[in-house]
Amino acid sequence: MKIGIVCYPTFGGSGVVATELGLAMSRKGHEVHFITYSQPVRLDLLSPNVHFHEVHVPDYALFHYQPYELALSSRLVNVIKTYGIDVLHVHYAIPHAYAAYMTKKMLEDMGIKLPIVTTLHGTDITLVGSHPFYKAAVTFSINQSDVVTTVSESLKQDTEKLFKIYKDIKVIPNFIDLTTHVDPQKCERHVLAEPNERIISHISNFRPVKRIADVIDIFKLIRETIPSKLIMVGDGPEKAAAEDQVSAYGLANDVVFLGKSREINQVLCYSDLFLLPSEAESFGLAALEAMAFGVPVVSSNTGGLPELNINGQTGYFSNVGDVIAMAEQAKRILSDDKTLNQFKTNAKNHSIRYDINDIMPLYEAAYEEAVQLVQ
Ligand code: GMT
Repeated sequence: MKIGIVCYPTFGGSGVVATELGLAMSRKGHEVHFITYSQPVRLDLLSPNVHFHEVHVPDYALFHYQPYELALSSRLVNVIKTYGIDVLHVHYAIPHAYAAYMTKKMLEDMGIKLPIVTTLHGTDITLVGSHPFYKAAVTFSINQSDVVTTVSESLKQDTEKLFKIYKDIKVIPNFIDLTTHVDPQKCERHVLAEPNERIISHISNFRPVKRIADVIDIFKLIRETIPSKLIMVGDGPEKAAAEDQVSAYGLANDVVFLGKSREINQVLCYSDLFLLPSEAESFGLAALEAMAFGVPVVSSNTGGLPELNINGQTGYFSNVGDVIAMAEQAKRILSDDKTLNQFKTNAKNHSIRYDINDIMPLYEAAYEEAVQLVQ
C-alpha cells in the first residue's frame, strides 16, 4: 500500500507513534510518505520506501496567523496525486483531520477518492479539541473520517462523551519495538549514581499537564528514606520552574536535567522506577517505553494509565496530585531488591502485550477498511 502520514514532527508521543508506525510499515513493504512541516525527530533514515515531504508556510505580513491547514491540504493534494497514495493516516485531530477532509474534497473534484484514517491521541480531545473555539470543527472532521481510532478505551469514552460522534471508534493502543535494547556495556549506571542508590526517571515535554512539580515532590519524599537520584529527561515550559524547585529543596546534587534526548533508552536501561503523575494521559507511551526496559511505573490514575499500569503488579497508581500516596508506593517498590526485581519482571512481561508486531496489523486492517469504505 502507499500510505500518507500526517503528524506533528516534534518530541510528543503522537509524533513518535506516527513515525515508528510508518517506519514499521515501510519495513513490511508498504511505501510511506510523511507530510509535515519538518522531518519527524525519530525519522533518521529515508529509504526507497520512506519519503518526507515538507510543508512550507510562507510568511506574509497581512496574516496575523499563517494558514498552516491551507498549506498542508494543498501539499497533500500534490503528494497524493503525484505518488498515487492509497490511504491517508492523520495523527492528532487538530488541524490534521480538518486538513484531511479539505484534501479529500479537493481530490473528489478531480475524480480521485481518498480514504482517511484519523487517530486521536489525547490532548486533541481532552485539553484542546473540546474547547468551544475548536469543538464544531473537531466534531465535524472526526465524523468525516472514514475510520477513527483512539489509543485507549478511556480516550474512546472521552471522545464519545465530549463530542457528538456517530462513527464507530476502534481502540488501537500505543506499541513498542521489543527488539530495541541497549548493549549492557553502554548502560552506564555508575556515571549517575552510587551502587547503593536507586535511579528514578521521568521523561516528558514538561508541559503543565505532566505535573512536573509533583515529580519533584514525590522524589523529595522518597529521598528522605531511600538514597536515590532523579533523572529528568525532556524540555518544555515547566523546566525552569522545576530547576528552581529542585534548588529550593536543596536537591541539586541528586537531580539531573538531561534536556531533550534521543537517547532515552540509555536512561531507561538503568532506571529502577519511572514517575508519571500526569493530570491527563490518554495512554502514556513514555511509561510503556519504561516498562519495556523492565522499569516499574508509579503514575496517576488518569485517562488510559490504569489500562497500562497494572496496580500492584507493574507499579502503582493514585489520584492525580496525591504525591504522598505516590511516594509511599514508590518506596514500597524500591525498599528491597527482591520486591523491586519482581516489579521489574512484571513490567517487562506486561509490555510484551504492546509488541509492534501485534499492533501494526490492526492499523493495516484499519487502512483496508477505509479503502473499502470509499469504493
Ligand atoms: O503527552 C504529550 O504531551 C504528548 C502527546 C501528543 O499528543 O503527542 O501525547 C499523547 O499521545 C501519546 C501517543 O498516543 C500518548 O501516549 C500520550 O498519553 C498522550 N498525552 C496525553 O494525553 C497528555
